Amino acid sequence: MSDTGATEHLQLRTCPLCEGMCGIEVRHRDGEVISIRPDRNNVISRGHICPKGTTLGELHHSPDRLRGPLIKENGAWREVDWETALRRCAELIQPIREQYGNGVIAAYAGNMIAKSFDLVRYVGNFFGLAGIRQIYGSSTVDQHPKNLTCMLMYGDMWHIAIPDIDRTDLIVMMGGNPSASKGSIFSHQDVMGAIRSLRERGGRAVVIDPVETGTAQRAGEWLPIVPGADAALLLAIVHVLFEEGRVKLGDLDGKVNGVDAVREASKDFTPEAAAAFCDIPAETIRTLAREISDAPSAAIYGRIGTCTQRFGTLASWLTDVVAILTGNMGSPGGMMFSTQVASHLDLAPPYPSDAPLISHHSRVSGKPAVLGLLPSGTLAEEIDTPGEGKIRGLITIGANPVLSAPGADRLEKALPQLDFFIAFDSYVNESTVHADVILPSPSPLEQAHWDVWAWPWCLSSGGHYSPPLFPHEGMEEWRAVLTVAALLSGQPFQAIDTNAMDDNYFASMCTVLGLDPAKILPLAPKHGAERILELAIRGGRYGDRYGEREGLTLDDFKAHPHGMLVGKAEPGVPLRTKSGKIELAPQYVLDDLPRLRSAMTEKRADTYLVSRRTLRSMNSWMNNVHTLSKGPERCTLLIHPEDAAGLGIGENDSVEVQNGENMIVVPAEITPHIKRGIVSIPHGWGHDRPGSRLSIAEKKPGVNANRLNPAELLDVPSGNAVVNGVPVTLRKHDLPGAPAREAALESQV
Ligand SMILES: Nc1nc2c(c(=O)[nH]1)N[C@H]1C(S)=C(S)[C@@H](COP(=O)(O)OP(=O)(O)OC[C@H]3O[C@@H](n4cnc5c(=O)[nH]c(N)nc54)[C@H](O)[C@@H]3O)O[C@H]1N2
Ligand SMILES: Nc1nc2c(c(=O)[nH]1)N[C@H]1C(S)=C(S)[C@@H](COP(=O)(O)OP(=O)(O)OC[C@H]3O[C@@H](n4cnc5c(=O)[nH]c(N)nc54)[C@H](O)[C@@H]3O)O[C@H]1N2
Ligand code: SF4
Ligand SMILES: [Mo]
Repeated sequence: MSDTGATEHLQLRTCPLCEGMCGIEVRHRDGEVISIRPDRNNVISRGHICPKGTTLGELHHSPDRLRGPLIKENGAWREVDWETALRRCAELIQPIREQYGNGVIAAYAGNMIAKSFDLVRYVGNFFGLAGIRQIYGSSTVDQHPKNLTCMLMYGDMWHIAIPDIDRTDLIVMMGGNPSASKGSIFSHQDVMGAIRSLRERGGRAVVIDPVETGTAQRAGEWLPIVPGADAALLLAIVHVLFEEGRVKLGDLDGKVNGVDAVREASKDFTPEAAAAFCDIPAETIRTLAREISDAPSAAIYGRIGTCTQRFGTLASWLTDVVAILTGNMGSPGGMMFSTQVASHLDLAPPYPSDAPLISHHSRVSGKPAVLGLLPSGTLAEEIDTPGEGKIRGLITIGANPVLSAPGADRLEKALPQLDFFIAFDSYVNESTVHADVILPSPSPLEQAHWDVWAWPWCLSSGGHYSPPLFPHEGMEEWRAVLTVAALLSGQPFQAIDTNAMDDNYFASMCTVLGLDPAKILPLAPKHGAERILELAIRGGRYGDRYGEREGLTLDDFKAHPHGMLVGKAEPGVPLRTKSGKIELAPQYVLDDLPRLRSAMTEKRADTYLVSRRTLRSMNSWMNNVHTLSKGPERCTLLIHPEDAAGLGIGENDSVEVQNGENMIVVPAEITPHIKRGIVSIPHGWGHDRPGSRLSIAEKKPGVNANRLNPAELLDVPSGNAVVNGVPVTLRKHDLPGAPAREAALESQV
């Protein structure tokens, strides 16, 4: 008992912020978080944690976090109750719908839809019901090329292979930096520890990246590459595999279509042809090809640096091609696929495998909507270009595109031109400041949690259920989401019955699992996300199918607050292709090769800008946490000492980084851990926009690198943004008052 008389409580839960799935112990008293520490007995994370996980209490208690909805009236915010806020949404949506139809309404889904207990389960349903086609999202500034190639190769955009790092002999990591990000589309308790163990057992890790990241330093082998050149490097590796008779499909023999087409496609991509473009010697490329081929097992992992670049689709395809051709796909120590306890992605696929690859094209620049998503960078031009079909209404869901999407300046100018903007978000930030209504989520500690977005990429199968810690006073988020969906579909406000909508949705998911909704609905009467989780568990591969057989239920997980592991990934490649085989050479992907060939003859720019993450940030929105914002400036320009010297840039100087009309001023951080001719700025900064309510972030605003990344620069086949490898020019900034770095340095790589 404390001196206030209140009892201290302890709750075990999972940090929801990234794919690390860290178990935490939250001590709290009287509605106040006292401390957050790692849960050493958590079966998944076994005591691992990062600085962000300890700050969930700070997030929860932050005065900037919205507790109730806001509506804007005559330019001023007013706090209102949920009914008033949703009625306001109805008033905004209805006239636009009636006059122009739904074609002028867009939605933008951000990263946080994957982390929220309700949003992750209901956003797909929202899109299905709302009847809007102008769908944007952070996926097209992220993994969309991988989704595309997995759809084409395996018949499912979410069948993404994971490196079996604990058993491999050689891991090649391209464009991912788990030392900062913790690992992405790759959930592992401790990737850095796994690299150490790999080296201790005589294996090797090679990091291919323009920056000698913390991961590269841990790996001990860094292969610096020119950004955007990964596809050429990988094609040259493929070339060597064929040339030297090293192709061996192993267990996949007879299960792969298109091997000859890949041989043909790689013919002219000799190591000598790729060397200059990648700035990697031909002999090094040959050696790497041989090492991958000779290793008893090898894992080829490509992440965001291989996606958000000019040849994201080709690079994403080729990492898998190399794994397949060397017998490392679906095999232990290579790249493997998870088997999940509760596969929400199978229950409600965000984009069905049998839907057309390209559903339509954008109005202004004719860009394809690939797997249902238009390129994020095209949103601004769709809003600010007059004409029939111009976007007039926008819904954002857990997204901050003014900081996270390329072409940021134009988007920021376009948002105030909307007739309405409704944001599901918990802050007034750089994007939502332009909204008419903000509908806030419960804080992470007011929500239940289960890592829908991490288990699909974890080679251990299991689960961890976290109940809500604090009560949430507002409307359940799934109800708000379904209400707005119903309004968009044309239902009058008073006729909306979210319980009935939820039952329909639930029934459709029962059917997907071959369960009879008439039998299950009476067993699961409580509406909302938790019964969907229960359905996913009980109807899944380890579940009891509601009593049809022995198996797991949600209660089993509730009884195991440290989590439960129940199985492991199995060898093999799960396929949903029409042929029932892996499609190694999709024509849609091969059609992009001429673009690569022609880029290989272009003159290289003097300087390219790449992105990075820092351990203490989470995209754009955790910079508002005091504990994380402490210490030296993190929004810096990494630059090689010789490049800096050539420009007369010294420590404590700031640099003007320019692309076309756009220029930002960033403090320099001179480091030998970056390739010459490359500079790196973290994304998610630029918290200096008028009107936003981020009282901590605005004290150290940093700059928005996406002001330099042009919206029109795309990985053409997928429409994914290019935020790595953008040519820039540099100049020392001489004006007084420039942001200078604090002297105390902390490694930023
Ligand atoms: N230059 C450059 N740009 C990039 C990247 C890069 O590497 N370089 N990376 C890209 C990637 S991978 C991603 S995923 C995107 C991220 O892009 P976004 O998803 O647009 O940006 P976030 O900063 O993740 O924004 C999350 C938003 O969700 C809100 N939020 C937080 N918690 C909740 C919640 O529980 N519910 C709701 N409704 N909202 C919540 C936050 O306030 C914030 O507005 O950025 C992309 N942009
Ligand atoms: N601390 C923290 N963790 C996060 C996030 C965060 O913001 N902060 N964001 C989360 C999200 S949404 C995501 S998607 C993941 C992303 O997780 P990661 O994919 O690990 O992302 P980054 O740490 O940005 O590492 C990308 C690397 O790609 C390199 N790179 C850039 N261009 C190229 C190129 O052309 N080729 C190659 N080979 N490399 C290149 C960059 O130098 C950088 O080192 O992280 C997640 N985890
Ligand atoms: S942010 Fe990721 S790595 Fe950090 S504590 Fe949370 S889950 Fe773990
Ligand atoms: Mo992301």
